[in-house]
This record gives sequence, C-alpha cells and structure tokens, in this order.
Amino acid sequence: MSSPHHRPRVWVSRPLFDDILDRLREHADVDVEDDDRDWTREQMAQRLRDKAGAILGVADPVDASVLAHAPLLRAVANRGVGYNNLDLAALSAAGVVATNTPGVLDETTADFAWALMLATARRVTEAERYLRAGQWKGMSFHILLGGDVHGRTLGILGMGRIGQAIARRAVGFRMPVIYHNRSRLDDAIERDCGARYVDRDTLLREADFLVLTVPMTAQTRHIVGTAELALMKRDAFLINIARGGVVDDAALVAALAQGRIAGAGLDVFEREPAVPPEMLALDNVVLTPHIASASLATRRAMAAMAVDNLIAALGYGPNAGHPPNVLNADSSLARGG
Ligand code: 8YV
Repeated sequence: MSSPHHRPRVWVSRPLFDDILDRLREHADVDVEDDDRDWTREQMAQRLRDKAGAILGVADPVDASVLAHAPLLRAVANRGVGYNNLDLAALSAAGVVATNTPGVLDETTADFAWALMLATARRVTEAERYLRAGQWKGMSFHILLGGDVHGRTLGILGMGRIGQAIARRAVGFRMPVIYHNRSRLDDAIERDCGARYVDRDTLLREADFLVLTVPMTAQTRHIVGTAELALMKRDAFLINIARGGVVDDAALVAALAQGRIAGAGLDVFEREPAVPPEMLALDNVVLTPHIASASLATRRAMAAMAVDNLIAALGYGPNAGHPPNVLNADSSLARGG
C-alpha cells in the first residue's frame, strides 16, 4: 500500500454515481464537481493542473492547450462512447492515456432511436401538448394524423454497433433496412441485421426514416445539410442520436419549416444546451436533451466502465496498466515511463 501522500489526485468533471466513485476512492483522492456545467479549456486546464487522472463528460475538451497546464496528468476516461472532445494526437504526444465506454450503451441507445422514430411519425409529444393544453374536446377522426412506421424503409447512416442494434429491431416492424457506412459490413453481419448496403445518395433518396449514428469527425461534420435534405423524400423523417455537428441545424430548420421533409427527432444539437429558437417553434420535431443512453442501468454501466478504465490506467486493480478501452494505444502508460 502506498502512503496517502502518493495517492493520485483525480478530477470528476460532473456528478457521477457516488457508490461507483467509491471504487475510485480506494486508490485516489477524488474531486467531484457537484454541478453539471460546460467547461472552457481554461477552466479544464485550471482543474487539471494538479491531477493524475480525470473522468470526463463527452463535451469536456482536452487538447494541447489544456495538456500544457497538466504536467501530472496520466489518464482521462470519457464516460461515453463518443470522444470528439478529446484530441487524441495531443494526448498521445503528452503520454496521456484516453479511454471511452464502447458497447455498454448500444442497445439502450438503439431503443431510443426507435422511441424518436415512433414519437416523431406518430406525433406523440405534439399530441400530449394538445391534450395538456385542454384542446381535446372529444373524439375526432381527423386529429393528429401521422405517418406509419411499420413497413416503411429504415435508412441508417453509420453502421457501427449502435446502427446495427437499430437495424435488428426492424424485423418486427416489417421494415426493409438500407445503410451506408465508410466500409461495407461483412455478409454475415448484413444478414444478421437484415440490412442492404447502398451508396449515400440512394440512402438519402430511399429512406423513410433516416437515422444518423456516425461519430463526429472532420469528415462527418454537416454530413446532412441543404443538399442532402433536398434529396430526401418529402414524407421522410430525420432522426439524429449521433452528434449535433453532423447536421447543419440551420439547413434542417429551413427544410422543416418549408415542409421539404416531414419531421425530425433530435437528441443532439450543434450548440448544446442551446436549441435554435426556430426549432422550438416547430411542431413537427421531437426534441430531447441528449438522453439516448440514459437508462439508469446503462448510465451506471457507463460510469463503472469509466471508473474501471481510470483505475487500470493509473496502475491499480485487476487490469493495472492495461485499461480495457484505450483509444490511443500509441500513448505510453506513464509520462516519462
Ligand atoms: C453521453 C454520448 O455520454 O456516449 C456518448 O457518446 O453522447 C452519451 O452517451 C451521455 O449523454 C452522458 O453525457
């Protein structure tokens, strides 16, 4: 056992399940923020200047400018699968290990994609607003007529684990599934998902539901903008559970307002937590606050995975020195060692 003076200091940038953090407290002195807030690079640098490790949210930025002020930092553990907040090249150059939480949130996130598809096509949130506003005066044959979900074509852009989990759910709805991805999947996976590979324009033209599950990278920024929305069917729905930046929000607002597509279900936005006021004014959108992975069980599994990654990266526990979910294998495990 090392003396308390040698215990590493760790920063947890946002509140996290306290019983799960207790595992981290066995090895480290843990500073936990008790409020959810968005951190600037300057604030990150300030918080990390005396820390060996950190558990971060997927919007907390780490780049060379932050790392320059964090000489003791050895590991950062995202509690999420996306990692566009992390500059991996800068982390590797600084010898800082980065980890994420792949796999544990796939099914929960896929469930939510379907929740948005169903809610958007069948106008669930709009209907509830109508009822709560006291507008329901009696049975009407013609109110809130929506689009069908069953039997229509499901199109998935980005066919990783989450895209595949969404596709597998289409069987019961008797929906043909088409997808586009950087690379085509193996035959066996295509068969398992019941999905057919198409080029990107065909996907945009043929999908009745276009679901985005691509990671946010320089290549996927605004992958759906004015030109892409123009290719979509007028009665199609766009569902985004990926990252705000993959859709050009201004172009989407225009397309929705002009009825160029039927509606959208959006869990992510370009400038979270800000949502464009024009979007809030539209009835044909279902808007949720980045909760696709938010089941209690899955959020706990994500927290546990991040904690286990950090404990291992700092050299403790059963995987000491070998965190299970390393993003930058080219980083050395300890600065100067
Ligand atoms: C967030 C996500 O981690 O995993 C991701 O990439 O975007 C989400 O699961 C979650 O919203 C907690 O911030």
